[in-house]
Amino acid sequence: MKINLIGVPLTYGCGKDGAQYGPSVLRENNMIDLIKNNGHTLYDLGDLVIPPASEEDQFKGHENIKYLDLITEVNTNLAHQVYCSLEGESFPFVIGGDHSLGMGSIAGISKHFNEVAVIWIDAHSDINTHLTSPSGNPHGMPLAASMGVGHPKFTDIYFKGQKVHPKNVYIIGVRDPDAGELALVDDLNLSYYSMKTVREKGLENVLNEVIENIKGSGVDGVHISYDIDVFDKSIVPGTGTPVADGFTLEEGKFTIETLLKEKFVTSMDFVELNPLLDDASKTTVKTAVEFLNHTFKCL
Ligand code: 6HN
Ligand code: MN
Ligand code: MN
Ligand code: MN
Repeated sequence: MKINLIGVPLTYGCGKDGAQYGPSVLRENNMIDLIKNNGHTLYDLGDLVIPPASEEDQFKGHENIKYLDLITEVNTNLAHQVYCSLEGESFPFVIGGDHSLGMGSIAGISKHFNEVAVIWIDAHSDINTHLTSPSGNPHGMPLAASMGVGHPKFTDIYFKGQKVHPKNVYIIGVRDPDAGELALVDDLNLSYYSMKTVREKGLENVLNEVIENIKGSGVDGVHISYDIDVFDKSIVPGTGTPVADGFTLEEGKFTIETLLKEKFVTSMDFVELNPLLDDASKTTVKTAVEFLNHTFKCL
């Protein structure tokens, strides 16, 4: 398959230093060969330019959204790269960088397709807004913004208004939601599979339910946004917000394999690797490389 690799060395959205090194560390660890060796034609679009910003200015745009204007600008650029990749019949594969980049990816796919589904695989649901966020970190807000909920600068990235209808959103793996997020899950009646639900129902059953619903929904584009922190914190110490009781490596691989087998996935993000927080034996990089190798094998 034709794959456009897009690096987004962004960390202003997560309130911690280090996520900006995700793309370069993945490249240093043979990401390119990994894609090519699995038989794909790769177009490496390089990394987006992230403008420098000073910490004193972080609340200049809004008192509870860090770097509002910068994040908006970067995501607008990302959206255009993703859109152009799809127009060129290539699969956009976006590597972060913090998860605020989800807004740009989803805006780009939404402009190309008639109707899209989003599968959000994450220890967090990332559906905060400036009104509910306990941290002011934009990486906790992208999925809400993509559904049209949140600050207008975020909801109107690339083009005005909602990018994905809430009925087409599937959230899997959450075990650290905020109160405001749970309220939105109820309000919008979201397909929300917490890790507790995954354990009770079984991962395979959850995935099959998601797949059946997507197939019956008439969407023409399906995006996976994969946050590395869905893995158990023991195998991903190098991420900004690690959480216990997550996926094993095998469960992560099984999830991606099961979804990709359907051949309906049209774009993907892989985010939140923070090499500065990794341990001495680079456990997180190893998890990421194994997972990505399997992903490109299945694509
Ligand atoms: N992520 N819910 C927390 C917040 O600050 O809004 C954590 C968000 C984490 C976001 O991991 O992409
Ligand atoms: Mn996330
Ligand atoms: Mn459209
Ligand atoms: Mn997360």
